[in-house]
Amino acid sequence: MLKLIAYASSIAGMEAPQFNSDQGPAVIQHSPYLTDALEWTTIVNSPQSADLSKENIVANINTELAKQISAFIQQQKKCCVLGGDHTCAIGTWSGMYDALHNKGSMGLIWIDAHMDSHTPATTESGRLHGMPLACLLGYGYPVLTSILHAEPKVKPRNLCLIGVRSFEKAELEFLSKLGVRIYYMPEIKQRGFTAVLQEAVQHVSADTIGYGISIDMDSIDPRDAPGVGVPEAGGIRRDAMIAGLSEIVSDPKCLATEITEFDPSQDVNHMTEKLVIDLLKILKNGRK
Ligand SMILES: [Mn+2]
Repeated sequence: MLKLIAYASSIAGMEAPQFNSDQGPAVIQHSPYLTDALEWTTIVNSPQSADLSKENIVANINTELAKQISAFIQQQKKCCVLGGDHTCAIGTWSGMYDALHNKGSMGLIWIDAHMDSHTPATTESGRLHGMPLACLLGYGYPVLTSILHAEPKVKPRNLCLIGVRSFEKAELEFLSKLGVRIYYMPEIKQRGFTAVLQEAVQHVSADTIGYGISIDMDSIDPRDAPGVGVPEAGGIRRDAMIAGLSEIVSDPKCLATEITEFDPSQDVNHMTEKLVIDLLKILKNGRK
């Protein structure tokens, strides 16, 4: 049974009122299109306190999330985090690190239109959901880079980005310096998403004892997934995403997954809602 954790963070909405990804998990949980029985175990709500900085609020939620994920992985339960904005990645993968770090390194496949690799020094918007990957690599607000452990959670060589097509120069320089493998859209269009994803699996498996997959819904083409906060044209098509994930999801080294940034307020005809549910079905049932 797939364990699901709904991460309803209002941080993106606090940062900019047009973002409503915190409402995504509840829309999926109560969706009439959700016919599969899914085991929702925890809702991690954003604590509202005017005294806390936003990075401290995010650190608190993600510490709770990280503990949940670590427990599931240690119990060898397949789990998926449903965001919320992409800040949940800080908790999800800090939790996986906690579960695995005594045995070996972890890998991470980051499927996203963006790099999410800003630091407080390089961000123009100040938005935390543009920073989670840098945090996991050990760069950013100390409260966010030290969740459960002070060390960086993923090594650059055990990380791949797929679907990138919108980023700032500082993010590119940051990831290039670290030598992170990035699959941009032209390479995906040329080789096909499944081939790229399979290669990424090899890459993140080579020197690790398990890996995770973080899916930002904005990696998918807005024609197929309009319900996101920051859409970018020219993404991975819906059918390609479904086919590619179906191929790899039963890999026993894939220990956890994450689906983020579904924003119901931007959705058109429930397209994105239905697609999230289809992806959850694949994660639950594996290859058809
Ligand atoms: Mn993202």
